Amino acid sequence: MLFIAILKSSVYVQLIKALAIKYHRAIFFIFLKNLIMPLLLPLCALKSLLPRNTTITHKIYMGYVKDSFKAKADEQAKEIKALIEQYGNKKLDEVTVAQAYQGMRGIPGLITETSLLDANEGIRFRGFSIPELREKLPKAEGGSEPLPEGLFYLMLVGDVPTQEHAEHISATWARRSHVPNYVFDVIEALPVSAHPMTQFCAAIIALQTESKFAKAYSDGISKKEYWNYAYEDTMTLIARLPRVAAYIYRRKYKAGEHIQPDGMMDWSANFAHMMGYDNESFKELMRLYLTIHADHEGGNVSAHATHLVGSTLSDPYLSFAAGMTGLAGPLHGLANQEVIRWIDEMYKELNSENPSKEQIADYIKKTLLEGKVVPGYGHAVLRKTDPRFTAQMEFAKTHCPDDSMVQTVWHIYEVAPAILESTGKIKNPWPNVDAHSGALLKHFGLVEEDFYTVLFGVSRSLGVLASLCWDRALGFPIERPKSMTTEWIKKFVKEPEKVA
Ligand code: CMX
Repeated sequence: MLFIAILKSSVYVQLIKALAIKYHRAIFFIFLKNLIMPLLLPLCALKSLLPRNTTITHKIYMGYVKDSFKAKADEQAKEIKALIEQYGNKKLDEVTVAQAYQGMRGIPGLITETSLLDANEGIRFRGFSIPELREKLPKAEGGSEPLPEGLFYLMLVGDVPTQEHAEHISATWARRSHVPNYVFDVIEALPVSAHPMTQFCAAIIALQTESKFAKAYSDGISKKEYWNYAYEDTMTLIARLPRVAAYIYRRKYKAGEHIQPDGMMDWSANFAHMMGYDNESFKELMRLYLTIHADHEGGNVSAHATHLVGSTLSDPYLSFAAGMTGLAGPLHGLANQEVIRWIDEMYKELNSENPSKEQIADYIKKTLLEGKVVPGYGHAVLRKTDPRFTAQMEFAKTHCPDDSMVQTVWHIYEVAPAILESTGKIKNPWPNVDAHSGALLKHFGLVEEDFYTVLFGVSRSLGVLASLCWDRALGFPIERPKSMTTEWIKKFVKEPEKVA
């Protein structure tokens, strides 16, 4: 121990760190931690000869990912402590009566490190926009869309990952992806007619029995170790979600004929494969889809619910299940299913799968007159076209520009904003992420729209669980905002000094 302490504080370590930055951070940091350089260096030399799923190299990289995350979180925790000490009483904003009644819109009261939403620019993940992610994140061999594994690394660690980081996260998730049989039994206990999101949420709760966080808490761990178990649960849960989701898909729509995972594929490709889609373009679509749906800062219902429930120290499985029951609502994640239903109803009513822009405009007006929402349009925060819509539109222009439903989506985009704006009450008349996704999935044969929210949920795990790791690493407390009664508000507006 003494030897380790001396070595870690020595000039020699500084030299190793410099070399680490220049050449191979993962390997040198692990050396510092484990003092096994003589063993690791020959391994490094052999690395390119080893198969992708080699356990030793994974442990090296995954140890590095975990250590890098913890180092970043410790640094951030110090900065937050100083911020609170120095500026703890500084006001961020004032809250109005209307905000309290209208969904707490715009009230700044949450910290989420993984992404930040700008009303006009859209989402940025650790500062990077969606077009930047598509350019900078590692890709699958021969592919041009980002690997969601890379986005997870970016959200968790805060740095743009190398190809090796993304591939090793991929391989680690493949290694952890085994789903215990009783989880499938729980799914099988539900009627096949149950909505896929109901089956998905039940399966996540069933997976919870394997929570390392819950077990460690029950055994009695120090607060300082919460992050460690939250991280372990996060990695295992994300690894298992595609298998569970694909099982639900094949059970419900493909007569229960299941397809075994392929551990050599990346997370998205393997998901596509298990659902029964081995077309390379569809795998690319999955990589893009699972990347762009991953996170949308902290206030949206799925992210906030996961964070809120996690703040009670419910483990990542229970917390994520809360997020998913929120995603299942039609004003949130279910909107992607609703968009396709709305288009199908329009086709039926007009007896055409190629309606003119005038016909589409009339149908939108009719929807509004009936007191219904036009699904896929509007947003609580965004005030411009969602860049996630644009990314999917670009994908469609490359892969399926002549598809009739894709064309309809583009025609809706041309006419809907002006009509929605003319109502004078809809704050954002522009399309959101859900307006395009269904048409792309349909093009490749994934026509069962009830399932689309499950795809959204698998992707959302990346952002909300990376955030949950941060919550535990930063030691965030139980969340407990103040609520009021209307009686209290009435008194407050007349005589604030009497109730405040
Ligand atoms: N069609 C018709 N009316 C709409 C509308 C739309 N697409 N978007 C907003 N409105 C209405 C609201 O229902 C509200 O009406 P009331 O005053 O009668 O209640 C009014 O316009 C003002 O709403 P807003 O402040 O502009 O929007 P909100 O922040 O309240 O709601 C959202 C945001 C997304 C729920 C809403 O735009 C909507 O219902 N859109 C359709 C559903 C959808 O696409 N949801 C997916 C969002 C993305 C996601 O989270 O996954």
